[in-house]
Amino acid sequence: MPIMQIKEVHITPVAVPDPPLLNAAGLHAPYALRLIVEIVSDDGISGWGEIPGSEATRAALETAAEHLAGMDPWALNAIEATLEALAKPDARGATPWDQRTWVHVRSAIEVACYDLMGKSVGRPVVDLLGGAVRDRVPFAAYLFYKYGGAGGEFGFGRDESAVGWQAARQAEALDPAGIVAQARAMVDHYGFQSIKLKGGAFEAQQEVDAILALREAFGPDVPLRLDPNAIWRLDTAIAAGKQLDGVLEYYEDPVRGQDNMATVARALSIPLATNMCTTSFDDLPGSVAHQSEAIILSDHHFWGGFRASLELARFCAVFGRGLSMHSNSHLGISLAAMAHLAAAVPNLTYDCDTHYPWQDGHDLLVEPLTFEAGSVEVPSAPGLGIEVDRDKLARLHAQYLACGLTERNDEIEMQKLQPGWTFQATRW
Ligand code: GKR
Ligand code: MG
Repeated sequence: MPIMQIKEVHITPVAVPDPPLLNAAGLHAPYALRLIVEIVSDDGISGWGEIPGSEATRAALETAAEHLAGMDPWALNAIEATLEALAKPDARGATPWDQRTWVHVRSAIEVACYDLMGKSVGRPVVDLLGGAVRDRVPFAAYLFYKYGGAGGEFGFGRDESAVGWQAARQAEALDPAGIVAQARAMVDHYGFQSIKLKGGAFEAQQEVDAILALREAFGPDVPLRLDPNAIWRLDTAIAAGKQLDGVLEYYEDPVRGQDNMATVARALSIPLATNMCTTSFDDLPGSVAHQSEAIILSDHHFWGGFRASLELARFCAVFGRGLSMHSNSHLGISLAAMAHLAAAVPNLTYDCDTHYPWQDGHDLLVEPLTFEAGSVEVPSAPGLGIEVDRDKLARLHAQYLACGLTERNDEIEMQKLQPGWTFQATRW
């Protein structure tokens, strides 16, 4: 087979309507930003990747793109070495890209290369990752406290079955009853079989009460998770955890830092999970030393791609950590990539996070992936098994240019509603 070469790399920032969702850092802006990467081979095949958007990441990707032309998309080690050289500290020790930019760039390019590789040999990405251990990937309902409003325009189109979820996506949810109503609509529409509540928005007891109300409404067979994004004090987290013992499937980042997580873990019998204290390979020795969590949330966007995620999975298997999957606001390229990866990891046994219901109806795929009984069928067509609709991509890009946002800043969004509001690393 002749060696394939990368001919062009296109980077398109897009803005996707997003409702006013609350979290510990503030409020979601009316648009979530993503970067869409298209790598075109010399034989005219396109491979796609998607990562969180920011001007700094876009600029880093543009720099990376200049060095990729002529490289073989199968030569992932060589591509990684090229990217590493670009990210190297200068004579004064300053690195051009921070850790987050580095993993995002690496992930976007690697995923697009996998899409290209799969398309070139007629096999789905999951096969290139070792083959499917499951045909369907289960996801969890991801609830948020929110103000009224569904964010942006151009939504579900004529999908009549979405009416209930559309109303819930529009509705305010600031108390346990609002959270239960949101959960009901999301579960009815997508069929999710586990539920995660993004906490950290209100005083701890209000969020504990919401979890207890979810337990009451859905019964003991629906696993529940609470994620206050590390904004609680140790005593608050332990007291809340004691009330949720036997109720939560896992307790995600109640406090900040591996040492604090280890203290909470020792005080409770609920498993602790993280996507905040153990987030890179550099954090793994600390995770082992502290025993800070029982479960790590993988995320190919934040760990540096598919291969890095498989390495994380191996660490989890060796060191007795469970493995779940984290998400951020995202579109269908990311959803497909998450599904291929999750299908290839035997020890990823928890239902994965997805923000997709909040972006549903705004996707850039010709045929968006769908959820049945909360699961996504792993695409079997070559590569990621998806087709990008270039008109929709252009609309989302036009929205990016018009919206004026260039990076995510939930604190600034919150200040628009509550002047003087500031993020606090520990609030309650
Ligand atoms: O979308 O507001 C959000 C979440 O808080 C997100 O930013 C987190 O990264 O989903 C996340 C998590 O902590 O699990
Ligand atoms: Mg989290």
